[in-house]
Amino acid sequence: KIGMPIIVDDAELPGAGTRCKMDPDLGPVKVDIYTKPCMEELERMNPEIQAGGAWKPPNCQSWQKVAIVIPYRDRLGHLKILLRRLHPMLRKQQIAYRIFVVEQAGTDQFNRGRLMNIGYAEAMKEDNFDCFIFHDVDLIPEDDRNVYLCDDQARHLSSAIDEMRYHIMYYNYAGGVIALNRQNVLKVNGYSNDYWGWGNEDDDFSARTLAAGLMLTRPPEHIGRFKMVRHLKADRSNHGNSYFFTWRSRWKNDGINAIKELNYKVVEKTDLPVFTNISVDIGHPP
Ligand code: UD2
Ligand code: MN
Repeated sequence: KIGMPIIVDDAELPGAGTRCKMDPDLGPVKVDIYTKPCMEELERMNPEIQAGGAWKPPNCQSWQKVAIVIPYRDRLGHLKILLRRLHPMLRKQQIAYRIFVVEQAGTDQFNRGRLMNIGYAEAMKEDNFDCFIFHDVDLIPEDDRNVYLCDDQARHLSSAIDEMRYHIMYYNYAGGVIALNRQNVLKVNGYSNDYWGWGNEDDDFSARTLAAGLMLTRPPEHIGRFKMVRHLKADRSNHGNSYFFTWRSRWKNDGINAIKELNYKVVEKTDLPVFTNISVDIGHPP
């Protein structure tokens, strides 16, 4: 059942006997954000993973099938650091998952929202995922208790980021890492497709989740901790982010339900040993 609460070992729930249980030993871990593993090393460290970066617990039934969607361009170092951390963590959490890296082809301004929506659509072609985790490439979770599952709201998993002195800046802040179940992704109509360059697409997303009647839920600050891999301050130029002022009139039509009209093209889809890479031509800014 989708929308299962985060409590995953409730004996009262149907089928609980065969469901995966959280390891009680989960806790904080020391994460390395400075050294970069090579791909072969990642492969060696994760021999039980299937091509495309998928895994499921061998001895129990996972509560949800989870797709991790990472918007990406030209951040290979960050990606390797993230993958080194995610695979073992998700195995410890006994989660069935697959990692999709959605790479924007070309040199236009970056469009994070469009990549998220395309990631959703392309992942659904592969499997009937229950839960989608939209994940910045440069955020490394610091606590194994931050369970990568969905609840029935919008779960903002990155509730404490080192660069923000480990607390959220404002209540409706939804940047970084956020988890929604399949129905809720459709209910909020995914992300806006129209933000090019840096900023505001996360606030637009937050606005639509609240308008759709969802709350932002978060792990407590001592568990929702992330380190952000150092990068040059993002080039904050953008195109038309005054769109944000009109989010309310747009959100029902500007999102997942509009991506067909974008005529995006998958340039290449590759099942690499530790992740699925989807390189996409997403169209151009107006
Ligand atoms: C903040 C938000 C992010 C997003 C962004 C505004 C946090 C922790 N993060 O990120 O969620 O709302 O502001 O757009 O609040 N990316 C690439 N290549 C690029 C540019 C971006 O891969 O050339 C991807 C990558 O996954 C990256 C994400 O987009 O983590 C956000 O971009 P950023 O890290 O440059 O921006 P930042 O840290 O200000
Ligand atoms: Mn960043």
